[in-house]
Amino acid sequence: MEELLETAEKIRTMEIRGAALIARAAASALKEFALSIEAASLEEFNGEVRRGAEILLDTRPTAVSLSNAIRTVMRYRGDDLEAARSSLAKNADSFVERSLMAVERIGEIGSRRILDGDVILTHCNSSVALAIIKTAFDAGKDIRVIATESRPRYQGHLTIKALDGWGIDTELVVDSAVRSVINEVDHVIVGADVITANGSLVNKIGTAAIALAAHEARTSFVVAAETYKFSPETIMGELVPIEERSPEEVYPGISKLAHVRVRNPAFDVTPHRYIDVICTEIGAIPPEMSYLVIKEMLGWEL
Ligand code: RUB
Repeated sequence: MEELLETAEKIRTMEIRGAALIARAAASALKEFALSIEAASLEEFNGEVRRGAEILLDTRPTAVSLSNAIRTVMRYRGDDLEAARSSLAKNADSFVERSLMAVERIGEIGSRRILDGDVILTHCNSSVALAIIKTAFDAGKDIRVIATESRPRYQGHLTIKALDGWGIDTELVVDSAVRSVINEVDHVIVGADVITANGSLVNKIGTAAIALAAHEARTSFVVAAETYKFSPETIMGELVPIEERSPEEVYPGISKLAHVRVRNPAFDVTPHRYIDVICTEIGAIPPEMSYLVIKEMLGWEL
C-alpha cells in the first residue's frame, strides 16, 4: 500500500503528470499493490483492490485516461485469489503496452500531415503531441516549433528541453503571444486530457484560446489522443469535471490581498468545431466520430 500511496501523491502533486503517464503509472501501481495483497479470500482481495483503485482515482479529477486505465485493470477475472491476481496483473501490463504502442502509432499517423518547412505550435507538455513532432523530425523533415510557456506550472519548459535534446529548432513564447505568431504557424498540435462524445477537447488551460486564434487564422488544429482519452461518461451529456488547483500556483502569497481571489482552472474546453482532426492509434478521425470510438473501442453505448 505504501508504494501505491506514494504514486497517488506524485500524481496529485504533478511529479507524475500528463494524461498518458498518469494512466500508465496508475495501472502499474494498482498491479504492484495487487501483487502484494495478503488476503485470506477472493472477496477480501477484491475489497482491497477496490480500495487501492479509489485512492488512485481520487488524485486528479479531469484526465479520463486515469479512470479508463483503472477500469481496464479492474476487469480481471478468476475463480480463486491467485487467478484473479494474475488476471489483474495481465490487464495492467497489457494496458501499459498498448498505451506505449498507441503513442508510437499516433506519432507515425500524425507526422504524415507535417511537411518540410512546417512550423508547429504546441501548448503545455504532451508526450503524444511531441511524438508526432519527433517522428516528423526523425523522418528528415525540416521543422520549427513554437512552444508556449503554459502558465502557471510552466510545462512548456519541459517541452522546450525535450525539443532541444532532440535538436529541433524551437522558440518559446509567453501564452499571450499566440495571436502574434499564429500566422507563421502551419499546424497547432496539442494533446488531450479528455475527448468528449461530441468531439470536444479538454486540455491544459489556454488550449481553447489557441484554438480560437487558429480558427480565425485558418491554421490547422490537430489533437493527439489515444482512444483511452475518450470519455464514456460523456455519452449521456455528463460534463467533464475541471480541476481547480491552488491559488498559490498563480500568485504565491495571495492570501495577503484581502479583496483578491485567484481562480486557477487547470483545463479548458475546446469546442469540436475548432478541431480539424484527432490523431488516434486507430487513425486520424474527425471529431464528429468520437462517439464511435467510445462505442467500438471502449465498449460503451447509448
Ligand atoms: C497536461 C496536459 C497535456 C495532456 C496530454 O496537464 O494538459 O496536454 O495531459 O498529455 P498537466 P499526454 O500538466 O496538468 O497534467 O499527451 O502526455 O498524455
